[in-house]
Amino acid sequence: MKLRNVSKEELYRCSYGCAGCASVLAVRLTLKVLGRNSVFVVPANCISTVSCYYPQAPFFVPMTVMAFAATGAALCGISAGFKRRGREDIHVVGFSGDGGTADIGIQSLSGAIDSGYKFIYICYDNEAYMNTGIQRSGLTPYGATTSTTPSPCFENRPKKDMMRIVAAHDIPYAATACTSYPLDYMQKVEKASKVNGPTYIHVLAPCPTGWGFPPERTIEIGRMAVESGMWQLMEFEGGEFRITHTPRRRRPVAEYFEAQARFRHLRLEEIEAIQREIDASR
Ligand SMILES: Cc1ncc(C[n+]2csc(CCOP(=O)(O)OP(=O)(O)O)c2C)c(N)n1
Ligand code: SF4
Repeated sequence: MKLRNVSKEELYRCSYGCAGCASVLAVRLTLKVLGRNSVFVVPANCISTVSCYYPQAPFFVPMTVMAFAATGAALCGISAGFKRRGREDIHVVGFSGDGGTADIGIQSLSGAIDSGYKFIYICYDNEAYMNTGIQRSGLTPYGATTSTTPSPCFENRPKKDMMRIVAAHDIPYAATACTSYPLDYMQKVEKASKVNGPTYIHVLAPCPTGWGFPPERTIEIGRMAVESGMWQLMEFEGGEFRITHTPRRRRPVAEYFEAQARFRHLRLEEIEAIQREIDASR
């Protein structure tokens, strides 16, 4: 699939995001595809925080900062309003972190998908509640340390499978992506924008501050996540899952772990157990 209408214009710029922040990159890439005809709903998270320092306004499209739990509800209300006015050409976009999606906003997301209204819900997944000090979320991967799961009591549960959760709603379109594969991500955003109903995109967004790697390695770390099998790029459409990218060579998960402070405490036998699990499931 070719990308049409990718804008050279930057519709999100000069935010206060940390150097190397892939979540900020995800907003930029989204707006390059959707353009000015978009309205954003952003609950409490890093993106709302780094975008709302008066008098700066990095969003060059309308955005509203929503209550943490209410992204889905707000998307339905805005989408219903545009529908009533015959403005279904406007993209209504939710941009929520992993905590806001998989934990506190999950009932609102569920109801919104059920409503059938047209919107794109984007979960940018930096794998913890970063904005408030790196607390674990339902999407923190097994083995990672956070401020609430410090070593040696690291996160001992697997990530919630959000794709299977949204697929169970019989959603018309859902996809996973990673900011280190920008074309793949933008193609999925474009595809979602053409669906006349609810859509969900789950984009892995490496966070140098919370994961513990230098900012210049953001793209490399995202690639390592996919190449090691820790993250998969896929779509759910017409009731079927489809892998959209298969790495040419599978990297050992140990390389991905070694590159980040949050996994440094893992012992060899723990890494080997995770590797066996990935090998069995991919
Ligand atoms: C009801 C409610 N509880 C807690 C908070 C405090 N809070 C603001 S942002 C945030 C973390 C958001 O985490 P996530 O959704 O993963 O996004 P990230 O910060 O990682 O970008 C929390 C706990 C809040 N604003 N509202
Ligand atoms: S803490 Fe992480 S997600 Fe938040 S602004 Fe910094 S790099 Fe981005």
